[in-house]
Amino acid sequence: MDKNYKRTLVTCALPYANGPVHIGHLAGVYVPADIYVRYLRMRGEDVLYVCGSDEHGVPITIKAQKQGCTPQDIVDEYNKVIRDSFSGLGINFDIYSRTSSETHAATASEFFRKLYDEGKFIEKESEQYYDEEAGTFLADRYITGTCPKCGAEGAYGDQCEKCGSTLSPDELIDPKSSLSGSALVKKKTKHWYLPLDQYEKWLSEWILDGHKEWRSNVYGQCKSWIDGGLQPRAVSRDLDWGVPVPVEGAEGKVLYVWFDAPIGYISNTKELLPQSWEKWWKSQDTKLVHFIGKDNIVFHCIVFPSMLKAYGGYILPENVPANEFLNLEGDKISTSRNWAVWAHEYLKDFPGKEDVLRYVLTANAPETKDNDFSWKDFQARNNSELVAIFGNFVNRAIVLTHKYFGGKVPAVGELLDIDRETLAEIPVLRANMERYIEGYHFREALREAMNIARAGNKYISDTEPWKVAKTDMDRCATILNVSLQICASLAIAFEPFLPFSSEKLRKMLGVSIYAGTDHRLGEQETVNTYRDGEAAALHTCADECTASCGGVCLKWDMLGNAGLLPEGHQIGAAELLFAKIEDDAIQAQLDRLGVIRAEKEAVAAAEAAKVVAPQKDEVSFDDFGKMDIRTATVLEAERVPKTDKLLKLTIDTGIDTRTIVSGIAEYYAPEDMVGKQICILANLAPRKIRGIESKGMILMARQGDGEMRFITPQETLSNGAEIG
Ligand code: B3M
Ligand code: ZN
Repeated sequence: MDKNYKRTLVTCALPYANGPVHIGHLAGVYVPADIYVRYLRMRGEDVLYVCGSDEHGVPITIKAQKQGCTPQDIVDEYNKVIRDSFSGLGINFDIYSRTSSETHAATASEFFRKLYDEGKFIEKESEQYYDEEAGTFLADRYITGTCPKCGAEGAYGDQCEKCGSTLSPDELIDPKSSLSGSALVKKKTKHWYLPLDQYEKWLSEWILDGHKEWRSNVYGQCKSWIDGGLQPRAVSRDLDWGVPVPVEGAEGKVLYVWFDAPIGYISNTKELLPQSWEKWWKSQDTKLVHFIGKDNIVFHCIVFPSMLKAYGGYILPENVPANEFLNLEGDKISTSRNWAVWAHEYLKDFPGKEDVLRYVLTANAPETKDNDFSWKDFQARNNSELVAIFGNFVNRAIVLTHKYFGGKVPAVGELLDIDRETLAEIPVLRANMERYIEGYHFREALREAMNIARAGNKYISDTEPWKVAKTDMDRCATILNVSLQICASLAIAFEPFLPFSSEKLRKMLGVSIYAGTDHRLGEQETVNTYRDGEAAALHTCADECTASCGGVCLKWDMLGNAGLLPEGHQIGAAELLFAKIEDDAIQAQLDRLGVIRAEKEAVAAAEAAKVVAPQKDEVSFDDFGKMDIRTATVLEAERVPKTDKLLKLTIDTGIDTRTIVSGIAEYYAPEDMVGKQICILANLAPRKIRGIESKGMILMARQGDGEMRFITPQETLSNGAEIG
């Protein structure tokens, strides 16, 4: 490890416990972190892997209010849903706790109090919106009004969801309380602020000079914040859900969720390791890495480090490999519109295919730019990569070994060039994988792992052991030995990426793997090897684990070595590593999204219909009086030949019967017009349209979406009644 680090503390953003996690979260944060942790552990590094749910903040209280339950009910529900999704996908944190825990309240409270006692905060009174009816100050989210930027109604005090603008409540036109619906008053309130401006110079040295190696998106965001000048940030809120501000006279105030949430990393560590937690947080030989999405960069690179610096004694992140966003079928993932693939639903819809999702999300990881998830791509990557390359190769090697050698690893004879060249590729690919994973380039690392499978698949296709078996059993033995050795390397290489499949493969090969040390049991460390997928998978096992592992225990450092599987080693039965995903499974997912898209389009159309054309220039009463507007009835209607838009209407105007040509064929069929009473401008100068003399004009209303409707009296009137 670099910089003489002795251990690595990996944290993943604490998901808000007000909804399930979706593929955007998984691709951005949890799958990459899991790959990183598994890899380091396989290499014998001591890693602590910490997460938990973020259970404070206003959205949780809003959700509770909407559902008529308590915030605690909401977070209890989603803490469980999220926790199950993670473990279902093989993402096993050492601890997954919650910020509503007692340990957290105590830790966050103490953290605040120390900074408070040492005068590290500024106290400021400000005027905030207050709902007199509800008797409470309002968080920005609780204030709604008209967006000053786009005119949409129902914009929030912090953001307009329609146009995406970031707002402050003061900018809203006509702000109202979403609690009581009443208008708001301003009232004075006191809050504590962390003076980030005082940390600007230090942050600039630490990040801008000291961490030029951070991902450019992360570095760039930090730079623009720091260059733009940092402002003091309020660390408390007037709210009744959260960690109470531990100061006299602060009733009704809680710590701001973004103040307490990152402290959650510390409290969760403490909860797991009450005696040794400080080693992970205060020891310079611990490497701290935060896995987060790009919307959390400022909090993890600027705010939280400043808090830690203010407190003193804590280490700072060595890296913050934040990802960009993952889109779904070309559209931004949206929780509120249900435009997402939810982890818990995926696990239900695709049982046994946890690794397929891990694979596709890593292959499409939004590491340097936003990326897209599509169901067709998901299917293609499964069918033409996992099944056709990786699975196909392994299956051929195992099945043929059973067929020709009774399931025992055959003896290797003299190696030919093709054998040597294929085997020589693997250590190169392994070195690339190591470099990529250590540099947080998981997508590239996965590509190199897949290249091992590609090399194996090509090797077995080129050497055709099934044909060779007819003439030269020794050569066939060598080919299958080489193939099985490649399979063993694949079991190692894919363990960080596709742990379920690696386990299946190990079972087929009859081997175990050294998966390193974890801390799930708290102070007592667990050294594991995984033998297979059954209940006894997790067992304590030292280097010389002959008894329980049949003597063949793979380690990362063996990846690419010759002779991983000894001659005569009994392998297990062949199983399909991956199964084809059929069109109907994909169609079902697309149908679900299709329904959502149709709903969304209907809403958009309704919104568009609200757009009103601006008022025209003023006219005089005399000008208006010149217009002869009357009621009339349509007697006949027919399409004007060779046009899409025109109808020829015969009209009873009460004065006469005449012809009017009107451009309404897009909106009305001729038969729908006959018998309808309408309004016309009777004295419009006659014009020839397509050779037909048209006398007058049908009055139509055009809505914001362009749709036209004729104007019709509410009750039937006599024809020729004057309108004005
Ligand atoms: N809960 C925001 C998020 O999920 C937040 C992360 C907290 S990490 C300390 O995007
Ligand atoms: Zn707006």
